[in-house]
Amino acid sequence: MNQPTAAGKPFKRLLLTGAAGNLGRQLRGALAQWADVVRLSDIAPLDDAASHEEVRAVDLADRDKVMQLVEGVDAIVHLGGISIDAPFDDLIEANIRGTYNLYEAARRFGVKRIVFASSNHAIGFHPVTEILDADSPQRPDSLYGVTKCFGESLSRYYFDRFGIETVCLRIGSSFEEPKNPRMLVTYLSYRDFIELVRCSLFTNRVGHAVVYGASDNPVKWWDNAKAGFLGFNPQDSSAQFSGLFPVTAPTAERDDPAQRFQGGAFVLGEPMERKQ
Ligand code: NAI
Ligand code: 15L
Repeated sequence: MNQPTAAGKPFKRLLLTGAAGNLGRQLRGALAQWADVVRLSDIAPLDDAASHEEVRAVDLADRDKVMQLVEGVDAIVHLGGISIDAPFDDLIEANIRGTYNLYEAARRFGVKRIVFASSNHAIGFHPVTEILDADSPQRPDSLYGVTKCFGESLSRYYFDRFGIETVCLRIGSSFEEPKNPRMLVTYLSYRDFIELVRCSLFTNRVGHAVVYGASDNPVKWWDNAKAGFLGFNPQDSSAQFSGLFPVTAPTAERDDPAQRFQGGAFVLGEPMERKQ
């Protein structure tokens, strides 16, 4: 795939799921530079579409609607779904059934590449003293993390069986600024997030790849050397926010599991029942 040139944009039509969310809103501007038409989808309202954007209100759990949603797109950035721990039945619909529906639609309509928003919670039960890379085993810290492991495995299968390429982004904490000391390690600036998506869409022959989404923070838990072919070089750092929190070195001996493990407080969650 090529970078945008004066001759035209590389994609005719890109699909963004989760477009109404925190990261979806950040990405919309960039996608406009990469595709003639950006198809935005969410279950939450999206009512401020620009002329190059087409809005589809779709629940990812609705297979027929997802089929219609995916028809005619060249590539997908899949951010949609539940983004925190939640009752199992809700996670099943949005993150398990929803991601399956999306990949199955991609297979049916010949979509060649998907950028999948996985999460650091797919590996959150590794201790903070370990440095992980793309081959480190999944150790989900929550049922939410389990659904991200499912997405990583599903996308692996759809690549091995059908050749659909995926870059799984194990995103750290992508917000305006870190909200707690842990996020000084896991922080991914919005600018670096957008660059990571750009690299994931435009690098040739990614196959099935796993990459960690963190800025160039002073303390690192994740080594992206094995995803070096993506050319992702974060420009930002949480160092600018270091004054927000007291500095404490990571240690495996801490009593508090929320400090011992990379997933932070997620490791303390309990399976939840859906409130009727
Ligand atoms: P968000 O919660 O702000 O956005 C997710 C969007 O998905 C929401 O707009 C929501 O309405 C939509 N959605 C939920 N269920 C849906 C369904 N059944 N059908 C269609 N749409 C549905 O989350 P955010 O921060 O924008 O994250 C985007 C993605 O990145 C999520 O998949 C999240 O798990 C992942 N991620 C984000 C991180 C972060 O720090 N922001 C860290 C790690 C992963
Ligand atoms: C995630 O996966 C969540 O989507 C986000 O809301 C944060 O909790 C983030 O991980 C994090 O670990 O900080």
